[in-house]
Amino acid sequence: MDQTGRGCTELSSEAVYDVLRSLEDVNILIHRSPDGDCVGGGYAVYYILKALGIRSRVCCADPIPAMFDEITQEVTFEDFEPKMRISVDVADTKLFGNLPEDDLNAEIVLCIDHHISNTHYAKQLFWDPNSSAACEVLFWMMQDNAIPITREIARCLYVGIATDTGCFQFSNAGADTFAAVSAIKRAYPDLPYARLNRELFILKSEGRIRLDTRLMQNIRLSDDGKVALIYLPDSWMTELKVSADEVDGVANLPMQIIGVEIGITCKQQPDGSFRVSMRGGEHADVSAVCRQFGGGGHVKASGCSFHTGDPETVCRQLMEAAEASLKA
Ligand SMILES: [Mn+2]
Repeated sequence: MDQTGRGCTELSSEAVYDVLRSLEDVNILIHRSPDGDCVGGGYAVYYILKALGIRSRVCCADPIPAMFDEITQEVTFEDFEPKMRISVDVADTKLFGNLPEDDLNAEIVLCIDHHISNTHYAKQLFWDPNSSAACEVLFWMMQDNAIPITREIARCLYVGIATDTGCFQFSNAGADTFAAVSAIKRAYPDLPYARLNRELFILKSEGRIRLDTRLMQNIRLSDDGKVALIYLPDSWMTELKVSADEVDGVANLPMQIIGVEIGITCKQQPDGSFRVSMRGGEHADVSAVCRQFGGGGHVKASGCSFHTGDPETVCRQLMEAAEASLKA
């Protein structure tokens, strides 16, 4: 399959290890607004390459949130001129964001991913669109190639899989997902799983709690109660002293209401544009809805952006498209 016209080879588990072994001085690119999966996956690849004697560093357009300190704090990247680029958990080059220290026009040798919407932008792609997380893809690749999963790597993979499955709640958590986590827990029973889960999924700043309350007070519901939308003006972020990385997961709020099939979160950006996240229940395909607006993602979790328009129009368009998709 070649969606970009640049030619993209899909690799087997064995072939990807050959590619990893052949790399040299690598920038590992992950997506903007980094989450546990791209951070965990990026660092897991760093450790895999390190064991092979290959220099690499993880590059992200946005700062990596403190909640991932457990993964990042022990690592200091070496200084080197990158010769090659790979990406982890990045479906589309647009999601790199602004990476000023990297030449994004240079070829990406390899992409490791699990998004069905992957645009095949890299020279070679190693993926499994049925996998819950890039970290799950990495786990099975390591198993297939008998690459030792060290304690550091196990911690990275656990964080990635736990994050992308919403702590094992979402439908993407399959039998292979639980098998991977079971193997990780059996090998490293003393990793702080409960503490990690609390830090990743429960703890929020005071500002974030106040923001959630305000968002819920202003939630919009369709007449049939199946579509819920929250709109987050950028001014609320400053007012409540909430940083951009703290609002990850806010997209799950509308889905907490019984009967809601599609939950939409529309967030105004500092430049006036809008970033939209959609979550779908059992009967929804939000990836199809987001595609109408030039976005995409997974069937149950997708996103899109609006660069023009006023909040009212954007929110109305989103509500209408989501309602129509449930009637189709
Ligand atoms: Mn992911």
